Amino acid sequence: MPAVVTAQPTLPDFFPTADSVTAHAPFKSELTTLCQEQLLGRYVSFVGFKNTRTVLYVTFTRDSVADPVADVSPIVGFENSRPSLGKVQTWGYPFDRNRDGKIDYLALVGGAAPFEDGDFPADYPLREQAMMMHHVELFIEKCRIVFNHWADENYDGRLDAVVQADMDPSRSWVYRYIYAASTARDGNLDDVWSFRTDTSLFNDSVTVTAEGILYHPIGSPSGILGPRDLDEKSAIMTLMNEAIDSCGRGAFRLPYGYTTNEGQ
Ligand SMILES: [Ca+2]
Ligand SMILES: [Ca+2]
Repeated sequence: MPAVVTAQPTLPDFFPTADSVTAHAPFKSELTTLCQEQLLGRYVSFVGFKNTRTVLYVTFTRDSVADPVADVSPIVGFENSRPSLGKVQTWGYPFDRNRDGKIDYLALVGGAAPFEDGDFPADYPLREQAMMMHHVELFIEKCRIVFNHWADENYDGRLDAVVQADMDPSRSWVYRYIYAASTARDGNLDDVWSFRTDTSLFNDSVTVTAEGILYHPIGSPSGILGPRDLDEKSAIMTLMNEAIDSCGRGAFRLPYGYTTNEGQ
């Protein structure tokens, strides 16, 4: 990661802030639906804090969401010890790093899984091996909603960089994150590296092919991360930003991320 000083934090610099927001769910009683809009056959709902009218998360769905506060679960639930995401599964935490009123950073739900952190036992069973009760308990204890982070680094409305969760190939646990960015901001992902939990600690060996970056998604054996993913998520961000215009200035404010008192 090059040491570049810019006015606004880059994805790797901002990641710990956004990651911390995704890990700390507020009480639902503090939240309210600030606006819901229908655009191009999709519903976009903004949920935020009652007292400051600052957005916490955005949902993006085909159907209208009856109650975007009640129907979104910011913490992982369980059904017979299998993680569940709740009723609405397409949502994320938006940020406006350059404070122009448009979303330029999105942490989007990618699934539910635990992370192999520093305490992860080296002898934890592989996917096809039998699990003891304490293995199941550790899985449930460590399980959380996993977010992939997308950033528009030059604030032109198109995404240029991503932090993607990468599963352990042999276990249903997240092994690391892959960082990929287009340094020319043209969609060509030419800056690729990985880290475990700390963006300053490298973890090498990301495989890049002509099709894109090879990784292990949650719930499927292999995936390819490439320019198409940037396009797809850019389209979602664009729709969210158009919804902000439809809601009207003053309906709410977006979080900047670097203030302790959001919206003050
Ligand atoms: Ca912005
Ligand atoms: Ca851009």
